Amino acid sequence: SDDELKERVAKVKASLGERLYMPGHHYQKNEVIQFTDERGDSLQLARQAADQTEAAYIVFCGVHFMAETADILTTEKQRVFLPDHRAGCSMADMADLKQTERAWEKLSQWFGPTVLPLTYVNSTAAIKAFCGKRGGATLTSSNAGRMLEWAFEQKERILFLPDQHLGRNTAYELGIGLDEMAVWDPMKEELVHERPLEDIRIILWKGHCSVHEKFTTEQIKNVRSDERDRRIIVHPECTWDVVQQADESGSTKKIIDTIQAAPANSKWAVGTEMNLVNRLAEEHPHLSIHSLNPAMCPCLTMNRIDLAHLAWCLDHIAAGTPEPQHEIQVPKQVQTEALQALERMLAQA
Ligand code: CIZ
Ligand code: SF4
Repeated sequence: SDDELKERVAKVKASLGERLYMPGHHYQKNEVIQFTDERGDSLQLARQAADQTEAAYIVFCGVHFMAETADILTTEKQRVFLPDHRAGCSMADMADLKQTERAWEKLSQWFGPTVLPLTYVNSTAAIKAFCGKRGGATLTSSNAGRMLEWAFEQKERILFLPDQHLGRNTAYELGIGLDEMAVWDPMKEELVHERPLEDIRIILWKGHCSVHEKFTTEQIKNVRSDERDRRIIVHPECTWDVVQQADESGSTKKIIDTIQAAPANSKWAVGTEMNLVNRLAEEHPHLSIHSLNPAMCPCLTMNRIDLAHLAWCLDHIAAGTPEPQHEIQVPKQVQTEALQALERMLAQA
């Protein structure tokens, strides 16, 4: 039963004390979030993981790439666990290393040494290493603008992995025209562009988030026609059209900060993951908050971390027999190169 599971989790937390650290992403379910030591977006969680020098066990309540980042940023002695190894991220899986190497070869033929690779942190450690090795960096939705500016100080062009929407929305905000952006399709191995190659400033990898891509301009139209005074705020992983038509857009942190500062009784339609939207509504009863998508949209892989998996993972750690399938260990060479990409970001923003 739930009560029994809760007791098991609480017991392990009490017995391991400071030796256990449990970060939780904002998209996690309440049943998990209630036990986490800290909540955050991926940037905050990455930073906090790096500060956890005392914890021997880091049990990451989030998805695979976040646990990999925690492993990269913590010391060798600290062990990182993900309570369900199937908690991946469909966006991160849209860019694998082989595909990226093939794309890079083509881009190098066309553009020579003028391209710098950048990757959203929502990517595998191998992709972060790919970027780190070539002078590039990681970025998050909170610092994407700053990181693009930084990248353009180094090179004329950017290869932006793996989310085309975050790349397009951020570049557009910096004044880059849609026709100066090309899209690399890793399936067809083809570059889609309007203007001649020499005019291309950013090459967007054709990946997306299956949660945020489900917000549509149709939903925006419906909100506008029902309630003119409901403000619409969306995450920049949404498509360009949706971001353009919304009242505001921004990272997970910006969405939370905006809601926290919102005037009493104001109304909001929020275009981001469902667990976070529901929690914002619960925590701000003086506001009217609902999802922009009436059909709701959980991140299925985030939701794989549930109370039962958490209890199972923690029980094994407390017994001194952690499940190998839960442990996240990024290979040494990949760690070193991925760390370069992460450190370039952490130094900037
Ligand atoms: O979509 C995600 O996984 C996001 C927004 C992560 C984060 O916290 O930046
Ligand atoms: Fe990946 Fe989207 Fe889920 Fe974030 S919300 S973990 S980008 S699938």
